[in-house]
Amino acid sequence: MLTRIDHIGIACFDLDKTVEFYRATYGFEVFHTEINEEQGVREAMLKINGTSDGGASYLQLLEPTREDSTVAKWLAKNGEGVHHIAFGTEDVLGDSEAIRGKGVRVLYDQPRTGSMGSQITFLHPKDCGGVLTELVTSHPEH
Ligand code: MC0
Repeated sequence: MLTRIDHIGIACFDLDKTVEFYRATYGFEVFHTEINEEQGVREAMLKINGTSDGGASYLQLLEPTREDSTVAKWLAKNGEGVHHIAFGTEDVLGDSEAIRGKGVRVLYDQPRTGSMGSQITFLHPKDCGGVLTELVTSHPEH
C-alpha cells in the first residue's frame, strides 16, 4: 500500500547552487548527499518532515553525473524542474507487481538501490499521465 509521498525529485544543472537556493529561500537544510552511479546522479536529500511510523518526506535535488544519464537527457529537453514524484510503501516489489497487473509499465523487474539504501522502482511516465512515478521502500533507518 502506498502510504505517503516519499520525495519529489527535482532536476538541476548545478546541485550546489540549487541546494543554496532551497536553504536561503526556504531554510531547508541538506539531510544527506550521495552519488548513485547506476542512476547517473549526484543528489541531495532535504528532509521536509518526519513521521512517527518511520516514514519521512524529502525534496531530492538531482544533478546528472554523465551525459547519457536519464536526468541529463531530461534536462537537455526540458530544462530544470520537477522530474518525478515518489510514493512510499513497505513493499515496493509487491506494490509494483500489483500496478503492473493493471497495465502500467514497471521499468525494473527487481527493485534497485535508491537514496539512503532504499529499494526503488519506476513506472513509465507515458502510462501515468506524463508523470514519472517512483515507488520507494525506505531503509529501516530512514
Ligand atoms: C522521459 N519522459 C518523461 C520523463 N522522462 N516524462 C515525464 N517525466 C520524466 N521524468 C518522456 C519523454 O518526454 C518522452 O516523451 C518519453 O518519456 C520517452 O522518453 P525519452 O527521453 O525518449 O527517454 P527514454 O525512453 O530513453 O527513457 C524514459 C524513461 C527513463 C522514463 C524510461 O527516463 C527512465 O528509465 N527513468 C527512470 C530512472 C530515472 O529517471 N532515474 C533518475 C532518478 P515523448 O512524448 O517525447 O515521446 S534516480 C532517483 O531518483 C534515485 C536516486 C532515487 O530516488 O533514489
